[in-house]
Amino acid sequence: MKINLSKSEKRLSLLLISVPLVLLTLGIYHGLMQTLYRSGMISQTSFAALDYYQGLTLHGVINALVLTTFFAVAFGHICMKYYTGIKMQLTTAWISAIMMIVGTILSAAMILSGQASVLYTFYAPMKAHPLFYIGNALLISGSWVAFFGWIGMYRKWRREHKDERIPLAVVATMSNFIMWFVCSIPVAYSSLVLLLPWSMGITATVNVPLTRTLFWFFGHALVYFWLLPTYLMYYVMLPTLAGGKLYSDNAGKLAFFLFLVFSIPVGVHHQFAEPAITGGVKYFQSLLTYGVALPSFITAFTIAASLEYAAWKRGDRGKNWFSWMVKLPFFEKDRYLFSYLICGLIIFIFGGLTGIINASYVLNSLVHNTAFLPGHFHMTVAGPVFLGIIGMSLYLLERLSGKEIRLKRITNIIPYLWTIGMFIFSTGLMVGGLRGEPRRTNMGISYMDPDSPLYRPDWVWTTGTTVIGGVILFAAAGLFFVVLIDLLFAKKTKESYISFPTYRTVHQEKVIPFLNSFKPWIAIMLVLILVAYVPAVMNVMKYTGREAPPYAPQNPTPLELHKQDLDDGETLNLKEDE
Ligand code: HAS
Repeated sequence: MKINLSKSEKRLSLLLISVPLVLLTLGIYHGLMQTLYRSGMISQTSFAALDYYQGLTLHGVINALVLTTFFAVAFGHICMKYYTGIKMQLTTAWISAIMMIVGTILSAAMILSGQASVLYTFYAPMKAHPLFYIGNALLISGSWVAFFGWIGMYRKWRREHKDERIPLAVVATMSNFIMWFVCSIPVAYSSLVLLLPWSMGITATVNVPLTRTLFWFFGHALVYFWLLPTYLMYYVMLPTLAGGKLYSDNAGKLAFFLFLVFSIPVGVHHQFAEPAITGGVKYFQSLLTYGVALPSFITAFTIAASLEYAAWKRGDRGKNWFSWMVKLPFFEKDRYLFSYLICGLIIFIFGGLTGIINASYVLNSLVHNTAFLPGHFHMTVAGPVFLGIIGMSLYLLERLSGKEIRLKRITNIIPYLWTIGMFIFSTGLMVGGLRGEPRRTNMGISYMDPDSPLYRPDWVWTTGTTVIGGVILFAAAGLFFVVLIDLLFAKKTKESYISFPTYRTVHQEKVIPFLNSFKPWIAIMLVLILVAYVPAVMNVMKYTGREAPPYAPQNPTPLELHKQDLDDGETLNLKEDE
């Protein structure tokens, strides 16, 4: 089915897809720089006028917050229109886009001017400029406004299609944004009510474990907010792209509803080392974390069955258990979207398994805050999520612009190159992590500097491996931009329209009422959040010691003390002290 977008709908979609892709150039560049700093190839605190933590903050904020949120909103607008047949709510959609763009500009300006090198988690007591918190809050609340428009579209669709099955793409989009809305309320509170006045000097101190707990209430659901648009592509589009059918629509719905229920009440698994939270709360959320792996296991089996079905249709005779895997359209250049999605799935097998290692209360103490962690999360957010986003962005840009990609072979190769780079890069990080390499550390000025007493020669090959992986990833991303720029200069050859390769199911399935309504799942989600989080918040209120004054990320003394020393004429000469 083809649908046309109005001029304004088209402009909005193009804007939301293009803004983060332009910023992505910065995000990708700072990814490569990370590998160079960490391996000791750069042995200084800054390079090209940006310091290490500034670059790392840009890398995290642009790739993990800006790209993902803009894409989820753009793709959500298009999917809601395509699958409900109801026109976009343009007023809310434009207000949302403007809020998100203004928010992004504010945050990016603060990071680029060196006033917000606090990484994407903005942990207190590191202080950022107030505009950084305001920018983040605008970006997030802007995405809520888009969602408010979809609620109206969904209710209209429901009224007109009372007993019909909700389209799977609508279940995916709405579940994702219900979860996103609920999880981001506490982080909005933390940013605007706790951190903003503290960073403006209105309040003197802040409760650090409380802000961290409110962040992780949001932070783990955030990772599924990144993932679910790609899961939508796996369920709704991949089976048809592979030449087959979806094994079960009900299984897909169950997976999305389970994400709604389990994504939030697991955030404490990021705080297993948090002294203010008791063991019982941590153990309970560790168990719930295994619950959130369930929808991914359902996905693994359902999508594998759908792909096997496609392989049969393409002539596989089932010679052995794995023969179907080679019968898929890996290198068909006109179906390039397939290659982006399948590569993401293959990477995610390892991203998921390492997540389960992290979730173990006991094993976590081995890997927490080591390089193992970025090894894990690059195989998730920089695997399925990133490949889904760039693959679908190309697919949509082609259709929205009425142009055709000319460099199809290169377009098809990019995800394979990315996958090779990702496996090399993550292996370096994970092996290094198991040998004790810390994450978020400029090792070029310490552990990887042969003149330093901290030098660790046993980390040379692991950090060297990440450089090799990083260079391959950078090359793949470079090719993506070559394809994108070439598309920009191509001639318009057809009318613009949207069409998606939408699935049919292998079996005729019954409508199961429980899987055809959001209400029961929202109720279960709220109960589970209360059970998991009331004790966690009570813990941090009870066991937190003194609250903390603000610190600048580059200085180990509180800002006020530091200022006092300077006022007293005691210039802090760090070089001499060293
Ligand atoms: Fe995670 C830390 C646990 C999934 C992202 N995670 C992070 C951080 C990020 C992140 C960014 O329990 C670091 C945050 C920070 O800055 O501190 N994670 C999990 C678990 C899962 C998981 C249990 N994470 C993700 C996803 C992410 C993501 C998804 C981004 C999109 N993670 C943790 C924990 C920590 C953590 C702890 C904190 C650690 C610490 O100490 O700080 C699960 O959801 C994973 C389930 C997935 C699976 C895989 C299913 C496989 C599929 C592919 C099938 C393939 C087919 C193809 C069908 C069970 C679906 C076959 C065809 C062929 C041709 C072969």
